Amino acid sequence: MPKAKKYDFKKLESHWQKIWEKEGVYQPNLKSAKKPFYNLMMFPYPSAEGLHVGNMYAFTGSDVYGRLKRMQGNDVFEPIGLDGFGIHSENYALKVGVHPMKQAQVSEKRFYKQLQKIGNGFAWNNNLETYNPDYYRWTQWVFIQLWKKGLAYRKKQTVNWCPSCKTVLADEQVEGGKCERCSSEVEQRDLEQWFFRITKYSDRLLKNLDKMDWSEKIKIAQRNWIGKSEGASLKFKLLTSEFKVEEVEVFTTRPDTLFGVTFLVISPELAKTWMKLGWSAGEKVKKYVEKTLLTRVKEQEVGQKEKTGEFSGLYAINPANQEKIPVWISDYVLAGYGTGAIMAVPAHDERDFEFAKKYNLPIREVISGGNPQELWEGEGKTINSGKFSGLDSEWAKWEITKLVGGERKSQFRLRDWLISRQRYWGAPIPMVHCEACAKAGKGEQRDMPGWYAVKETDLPVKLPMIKEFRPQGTGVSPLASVKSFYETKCPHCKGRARRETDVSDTFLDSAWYYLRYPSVKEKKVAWNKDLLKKWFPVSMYIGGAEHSVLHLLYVRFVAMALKDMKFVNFEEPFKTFRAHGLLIKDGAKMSKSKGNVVNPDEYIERFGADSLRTYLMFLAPFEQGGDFRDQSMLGVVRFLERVWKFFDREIPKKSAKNSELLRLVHQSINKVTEDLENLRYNTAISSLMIMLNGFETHINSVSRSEAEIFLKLLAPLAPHITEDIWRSLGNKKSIHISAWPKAEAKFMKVEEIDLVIQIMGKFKGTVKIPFNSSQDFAVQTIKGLPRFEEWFGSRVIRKIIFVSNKIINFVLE
Ligand code: ANZ
Ligand code: ZN
Repeated sequence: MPKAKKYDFKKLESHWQKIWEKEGVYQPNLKSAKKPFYNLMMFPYPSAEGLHVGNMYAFTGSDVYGRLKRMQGNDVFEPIGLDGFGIHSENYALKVGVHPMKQAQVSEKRFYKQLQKIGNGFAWNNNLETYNPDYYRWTQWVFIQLWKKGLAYRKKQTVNWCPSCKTVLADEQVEGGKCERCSSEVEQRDLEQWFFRITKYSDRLLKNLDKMDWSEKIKIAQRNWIGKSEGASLKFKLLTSEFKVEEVEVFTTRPDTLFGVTFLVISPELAKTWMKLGWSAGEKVKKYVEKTLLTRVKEQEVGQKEKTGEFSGLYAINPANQEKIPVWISDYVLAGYGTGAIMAVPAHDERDFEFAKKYNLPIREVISGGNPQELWEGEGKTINSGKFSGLDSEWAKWEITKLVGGERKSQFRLRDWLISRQRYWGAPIPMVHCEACAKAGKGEQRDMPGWYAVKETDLPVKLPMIKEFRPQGTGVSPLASVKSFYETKCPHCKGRARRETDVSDTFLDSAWYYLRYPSVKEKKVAWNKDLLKKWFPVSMYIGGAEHSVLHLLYVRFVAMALKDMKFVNFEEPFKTFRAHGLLIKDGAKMSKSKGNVVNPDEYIERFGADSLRTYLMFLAPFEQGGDFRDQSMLGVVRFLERVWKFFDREIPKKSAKNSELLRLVHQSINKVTEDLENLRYNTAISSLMIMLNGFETHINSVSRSEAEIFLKLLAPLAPHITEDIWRSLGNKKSIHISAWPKAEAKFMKVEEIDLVIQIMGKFKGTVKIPFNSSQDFAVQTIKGLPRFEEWFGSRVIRKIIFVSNKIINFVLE
């Protein structure tokens, strides 16, 4: 310096962004990197005109961490891309009336430009977009691997269907069994859909969580979602010879209550299955089942709905005491959980209790522990249980299970992953169905005749550019009307066959994208084996807590499956995961639907990217999130201006060896490093503000190397201004690859001074206390001295005169 220049952030920011790109500051050599550090952030999906400040918040937080790691000597790889396939992007394209394929190009430009402007250290040579055939070719390849491993299958799934609108309805669109739009009676249709067998991995997905360094709230959410229950499956003989079902199997977590079972309940779906197997149920029963199936609410809402039911007319035998008990049908039993049938113990289960009260069914207490007047759902001692009475309920569970030949069993809430989407904008599912082979019982998987994967060398199955891309409302994808797409040859018999016309869920695109980033240039393989060894698992992954279950579980499942097939050498894809908080604006989460989004471009334009970044990181602890307020931004703007001004002078090379200043510098290094490591960016910034205050106080003592330490500590947060000053100090290489400063304990040590003690102005002695101690601290220390009694006796202190680091004088009564 000196330059007396204005802090022209606009010019300076775009200037340094260009230089960084030219110098390849953020582009590690992936093959030869010595200390690889893969710093990943969740990639955005373009479902709007552009990114909002909430998105920038997340990206900046991840970038600050990456910059710290880079300066600490790691070869940081920080890629970015677009999760551009899927319903969000398609709906946006529909909204603006542009074909999704064209819109993708528009969004791509716009999003990348915004991401460039925020000044993140992205490795721009490695970006990827999920809708590029170069990418989704490998998404299809992943699908095929899962298929080969028996993890992909087709199954009929019941969906709501409006015969007049000719469309599938979501549960939310059905009101009292009628279509919310046209009020027609909604039908249930069974549609064939593709699923991934994620449930096969339930136990592993759950177990690994214990040893994973992930945000605790994400682990809790995953545990609940996987939902493991330990219990038993027990069988009740059904008293009928009318149809092919001989027994009812139930899943229970409380086999210890078996003697208290007074009835069984089956789901309407199971009742329907029995009818298909030949059960000629009564008219009332049939009607109840039909009606209930139509008005089925979502699983989560079952508990809130008043329970309905109907006696089936059938009876079963309780295997513990040979009692004859009735079988009921009710909507509070879910079809998709356990066996879809339960043993009801109204004395110890609230749902059963309500049901028994409503339909006047007997209640028998078999566990003592609670107030007999109230429903007792806990553990206790068994009663009224024949020779099993008087046992601890936990022990009784397995004894009773043994008695009736039941099986100890774990049950999971997790369901298989529904992959099919009857939409246009996604990766076509790379499967072919051949009618002739199906008839001949041929196929690649024994239980799925006629189905073949597309040959891997024929990938990608390209999504065609079609005019009629809108959802058809016929329950099939628009691709089902495109003959040139679906007509193909059977890979096995070479006869006429039909391609699958559903596309895959976008969550499949994002379930493996992190594997592709280092290998985006690979034409022949999904990922390069050497790069895999070097760069995985991902060192740090940062993203939103709203992805706790779906994305973050799918991505783990796919990694596990790939590990089992030896395509990757790890089963957990992310060493560390941290969830960032949410940005709040006017009391609500910033989101498009709330209409409270703030466009980052305006702020970058007005205050610069550094100010926006530093403000976003300052407003709250990163993992907690907080309020975005214009006014508070100004404080940060002023701080950066002060930084600029401070450096706008000739700074002496030689250190003044001012111990107070040195202590400030080294304590700041210590504090800022620790804060950044733990994503406490807000307090790191506070420390930097304190440091700058100290510098301003000792303005003539601050040396060049001390000033540079400050710049380095600020660099991850405000990369442009620090780079500009750094280079103007004569440094040739970027500050962002300079070495992170180390705190030296010897400077941090608190120096001690001898404080003079006077009583009524008379010298009494001295005491050693830390430099800059407060008056309170000095008084407390003096009160603890052995000679205190001798000096003060019983006299009361009236006044204290304290001169910091020098003298303390007590005035006594
Ligand atoms: C008898 C019993 C007695 C039960 C008792 C509980 C308490 P979680 O923990 O969620 O796994 N259940 C089983 N399958 C069901 C289904 N398809 N729909 C609705 N409820 C079902 O709960 C397992 C318990 O939920 C099972 O244990 C069963 O009720 C019920 F004092 O069996 B229990
Ligand atoms: Zn064939």
